[in-house]
Amino acid sequence: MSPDQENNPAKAPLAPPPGPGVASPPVDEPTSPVAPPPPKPSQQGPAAVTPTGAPTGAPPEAMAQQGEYLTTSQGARLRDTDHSLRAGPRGPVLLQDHHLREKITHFDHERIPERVVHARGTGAHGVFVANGKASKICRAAFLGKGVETPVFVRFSTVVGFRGSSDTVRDTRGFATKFYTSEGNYDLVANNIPVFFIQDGIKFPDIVHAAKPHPDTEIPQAQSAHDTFWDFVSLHTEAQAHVAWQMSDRAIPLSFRMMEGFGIHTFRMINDAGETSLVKIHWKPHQGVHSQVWEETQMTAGADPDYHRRDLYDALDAGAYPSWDLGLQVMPDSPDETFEGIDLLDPTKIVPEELCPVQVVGTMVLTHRPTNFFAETEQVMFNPGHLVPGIDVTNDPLLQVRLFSYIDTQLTRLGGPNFSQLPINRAHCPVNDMFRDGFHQHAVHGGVAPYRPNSLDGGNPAEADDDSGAFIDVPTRVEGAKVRELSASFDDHFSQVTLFVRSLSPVERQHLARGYTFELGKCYEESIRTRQLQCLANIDADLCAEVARGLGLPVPEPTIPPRADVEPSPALSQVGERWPVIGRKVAIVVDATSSPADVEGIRQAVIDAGMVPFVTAPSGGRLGEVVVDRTFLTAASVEFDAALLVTSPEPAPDAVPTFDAKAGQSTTGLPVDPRVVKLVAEMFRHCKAIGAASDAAPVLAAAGVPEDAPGVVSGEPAALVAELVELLAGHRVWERFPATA
Ligand code: HDD
Repeated sequence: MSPDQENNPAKAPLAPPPGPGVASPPVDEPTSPVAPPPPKPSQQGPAAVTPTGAPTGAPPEAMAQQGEYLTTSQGARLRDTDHSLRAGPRGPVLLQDHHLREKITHFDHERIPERVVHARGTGAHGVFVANGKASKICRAAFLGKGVETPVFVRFSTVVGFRGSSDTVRDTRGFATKFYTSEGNYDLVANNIPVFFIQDGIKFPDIVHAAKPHPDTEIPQAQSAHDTFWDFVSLHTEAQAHVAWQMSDRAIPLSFRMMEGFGIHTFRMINDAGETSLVKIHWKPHQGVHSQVWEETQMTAGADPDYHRRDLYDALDAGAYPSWDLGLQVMPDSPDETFEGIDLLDPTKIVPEELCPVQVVGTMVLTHRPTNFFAETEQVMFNPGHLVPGIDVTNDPLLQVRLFSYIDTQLTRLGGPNFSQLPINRAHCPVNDMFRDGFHQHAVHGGVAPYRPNSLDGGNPAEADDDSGAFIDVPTRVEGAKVRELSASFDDHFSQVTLFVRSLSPVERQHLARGYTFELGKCYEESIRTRQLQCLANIDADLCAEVARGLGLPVPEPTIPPRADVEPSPALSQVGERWPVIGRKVAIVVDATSSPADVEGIRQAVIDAGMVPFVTAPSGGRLGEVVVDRTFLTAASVEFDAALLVTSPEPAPDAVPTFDAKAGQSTTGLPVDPRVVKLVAEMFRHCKAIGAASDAAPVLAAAGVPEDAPGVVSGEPAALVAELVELLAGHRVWERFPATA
């Protein structure tokens, strides 16, 4: 009997089974079982209640795994889950093995359909705190001064399958569920403020066009293919979104560094019943930053989970990402326009210079989900999850979304009871009179789930304005029944021109390359030519540059050029200074490095709010400092800046035995080619490089001039301060144009 069995009589082996054959010796547990962690408070929905409000008695955590012993799904303890029940050790498996069949059957059904779009996503929990400034225009309780509301955010790519890479060129979803005291409010947003289409009836068409080709299922998570460009060049309303998608916005550096946009105009209502038309924004405190194109491709290979990992690394490091929630508030005019912009057209923005974004609260993400499937996969969002004070408008895209999001869950989450899943449950009492259906979790009491009734005491009651009922604003509706949009939706180009002209030169260069790369992947010349025609109507210089790259003639515009379009500087990502919280710094060390210096630099990086990654020839420790990455596992694309703490001469306190086996980087031998590659790539991608000691041989080998912009050297403490300065501008833009 093993010591484990002695301590735990429940694990003592049984007597050998009767009949021939020798029983296998009992296998010890690899680890001693402990009680599973309870769900976090934020995961627990309110206890289920009966229609009359009485609790059912089932605590929310009852749904989680409990107890020390392995059991069947019915709770019977099991003595062996490693061997199926067989007619002798060499005989067939018996049909009567109910545990085997239950285990395999459940496994066979573990996968659910992935989302038809936004399949690949990453979630995080957090909290939203309102500053109260929205209360003037909106009566939603969660926007009241100082009110704290738990949130769950799911970031996503749109086109790729669930297992696709994070860093592809694509729009990103930015969906937030606010668990408010008045019910769940979902802000189902994107990181691009305009949408592909104006009427939701075309959504299946744009998605079919963007998804891989039906015959080959190529390409994965890309818009660089014929069907996509076929659609968007024919549906010119898509040109606004396409321009954003070819820009740096579609290759974000991090989820933490993306803006979010509600896109549609919503109607907000205050306590006095007054209404405003509102566009909703998320503004990241971390700045708005992107990768460069070469980095996205390298990252897709080096770390397909890059954005997911980046978010979780930041949360684990305590570098909690945060965003301001901002509103553009416009009068609720009868024609629903502002400064000539149709507020119901989801392909149009309202420039911030015309209507500033006013901050009404801040969201901080604080922790990752406990279980990916239960939370990130099972969460469902719906633009129709609204709270009193926020109502929809007649935007034809929004109106169709109001149908689509519930409908899709019926297949994806297997029935109508998805609101009972822990991640989807409201954090306020729910008494909806919905009954039965697949996967019903609640044990409802009462006999009268209808209204009015006399048998359940007339419960539940209907609310009114005083008791916080949802407000459907009685907007006027009139008109003939037609399949058409208003004429104001016909301008498909002027706002694209506005976007292109608002970009800095380096962003315009990236934009032109984005178009040239993607169109260069199209086989059909007629499609490339048709898209060039669209570009001719947007911006002559951009069109000429893309045409040159494709080797095609520059078409004449078919509409008069718009000289009158005023740029909107707020649309550019370049030029602003940003805090450096959470930026990632590689501290490159080798056997010459002083452990004391390395620890000092590491601490200085942390003190500046950044995340250090000590990167060394091999794993383990340098003195007391733990190595985070080795030269083998580190990739330049992981970092925003590098600090080289290597030198030709060993520091007085260098650890001579450190990495004794990694020949090239041991004292006295040539610089490590992996470090040279790292530095050369970071230089090409216009990242800051600091040399804390005499790193001249590394810089020389990487082809980096010591006096190049953004290459700094000096004492460790001063260096970190210089890096903070450089990173505040994100990249060393003077080093562009570059090949990246
Ligand atoms: Fe959508 C998912 C954002 C238009 C139909 N959408 C989905 C998600 C986001 C958006 C962020 C992922 C939610 C999650 O993480 O679970 N969608 C948008 C935005 C749009 C938009 C910002 C335009 C302003 N969507 C749109 C239209 C339709 C849909 C016009 C249909 C007519 N969207 C869906 C969907 C999805 C979805 C098929 C897939 C999975 C899901 O809903 O739950 O119903």
